[in-house]
Amino acid sequence: MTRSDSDAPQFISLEEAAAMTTGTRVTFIPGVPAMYSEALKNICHVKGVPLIRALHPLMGVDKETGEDRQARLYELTRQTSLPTMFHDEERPRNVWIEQLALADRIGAPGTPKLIPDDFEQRLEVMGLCAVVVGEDGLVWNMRILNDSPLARKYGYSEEASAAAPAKVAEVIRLIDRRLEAQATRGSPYLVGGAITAIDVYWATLSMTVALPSPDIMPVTKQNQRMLAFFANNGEIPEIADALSQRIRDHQRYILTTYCETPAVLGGDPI
Ligand SMILES: N[C@@H](CCC(=O)N[C@@H](CS)C(=O)NCC(=O)O)C(=O)O
Repeated sequence: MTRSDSDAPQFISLEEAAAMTTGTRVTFIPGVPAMYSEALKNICHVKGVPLIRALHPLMGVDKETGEDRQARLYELTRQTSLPTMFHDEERPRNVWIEQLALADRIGAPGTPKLIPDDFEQRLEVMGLCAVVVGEDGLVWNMRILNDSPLARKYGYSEEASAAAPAKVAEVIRLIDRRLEAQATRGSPYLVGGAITAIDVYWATLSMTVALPSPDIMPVTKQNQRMLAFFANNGEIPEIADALSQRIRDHQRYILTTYCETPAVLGGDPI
């Protein structure tokens, strides 16, 4: 699909984002659905939080100056991962659980409570988020399926990589069992009777193993290889075996009902 230039999202620089004193600024790589940025974008969409997009500096050194391209990001946030989130004059947030809590707090009146007030439900939502979004969860293990500089940052070794498909499949089955049980109670959501953070995180991050069609995740010049990797992940036998129609239906329902589709990525659409 093609978008006119007027539809193309604008990105400000990291420096501008850090200097602003109002608004919610989140870093992205144009054209690339870096999954934690995509998930945060969807969380903010459900919460009616307007986002100002900023450019996330890429790993590596600047060819002209020889400087580390992420030096300023490190100076500002003491880390380099994507996305970082600035809101008004508050401290930058770099980890999903803090970003989620912030988005839930600053969301527009009348939008869903993504972290339930009910503690029993909160226990379930945050527990499920931990196995999908947190360390050694779905994305963490997906990232070490193959060797790469990013995978090395996240604990790649031959043994860890060999164990990853079974762990990814285990998470998918856990989610699938919950969807099945929830359906018997008449709920299309993972916890309780309304959308929560886990529906949004799961629907977004499961794209890394269950790639949706381009009407949901458009292809860009910048993301072609990444989407091919995601499609390939879904064909690893242990993972393919765990991916039920129920998983695909829930993903589509949440993304098309609550999130902005096709995903707005910037970059160069194909
Ligand atoms: N810090 C994030 C994780 C986000 C993340 O892992 N981002 C990856 C890309 S998928 C990244 O930017 N890694 C490079 C780095 O850590 O420098 C969180 O725990 O919420």
